Amino acid sequence: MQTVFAPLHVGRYCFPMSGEAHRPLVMGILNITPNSFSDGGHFNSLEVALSRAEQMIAEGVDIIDIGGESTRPGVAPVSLQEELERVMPVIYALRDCGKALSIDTYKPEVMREAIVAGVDMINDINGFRAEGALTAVNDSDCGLCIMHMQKDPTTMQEAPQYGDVVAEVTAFLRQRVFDMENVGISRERICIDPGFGVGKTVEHNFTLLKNIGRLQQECGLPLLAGLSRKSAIGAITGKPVDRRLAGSLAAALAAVMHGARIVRVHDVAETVDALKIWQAAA
Ligand code: 9MG
Repeated sequence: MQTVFAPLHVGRYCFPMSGEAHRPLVMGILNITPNSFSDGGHFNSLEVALSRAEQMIAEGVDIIDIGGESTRPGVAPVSLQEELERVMPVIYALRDCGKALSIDTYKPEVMREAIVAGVDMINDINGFRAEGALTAVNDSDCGLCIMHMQKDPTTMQEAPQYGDVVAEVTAFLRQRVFDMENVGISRERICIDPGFGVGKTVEHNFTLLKNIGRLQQECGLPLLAGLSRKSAIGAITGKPVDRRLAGSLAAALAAVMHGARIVRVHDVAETVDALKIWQAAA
């Protein structure tokens, strides 16, 4: 029996999270980082990003998550200016593409600019903890994804430790939801994310995966799961990052089976197909 949630309000879109009208949503990852492009820089990057977005739309994506800074463990942060130069042209070019646009950032300045440009959702791996983050999103109608992360991307995988990972991640997310509601942000705009692979061991990740139902129930909000191609998949399958498609599909299905309402993935077409079969068989 799945927990019943109110629809999620994400800018110009409203997604049912329960009942007949609900189906698991697919958030497609659109990374605008130099190593995503063959020339290793800005040249051509807009064209490549738009063509990838077009492909994701044709494949059935629901939300396009645009990110200008890699969150892979150990990758150096990028400057505010560099991040804006990477993501803003893509947001402006895609804002009327007919799909919800999300910006993956923890910088309040990027959130503000992206909101002005018309994004529908802010996906913050830092859980809106940066000074000014809540103020940046407060007056908008954007959907907000609060992710849990222990430490920061440069240090998060240095021996992550928890007493009870599910209880600690739940407590963090509940506190952030409380802080958001305290500044007047409506719950209808919020989804939660345990942050698979960020400050977690393989065991922590699978414990959280199995406890998605509990996390959602205790926070009272729909959950977004991002496991696609992550090292936890590689740890179980023994496969390098470019051969983790099957593992990622299984992880997305497992997340949805445990109740996740949104999955964040690289491989949109394959995930959409897998979810269609899972739904037909449910
Ligand atoms: C940006 N990013 C990288 N991993 C992520 C995850 O698991 N969830 C969300 N919401 N964003 C992520």
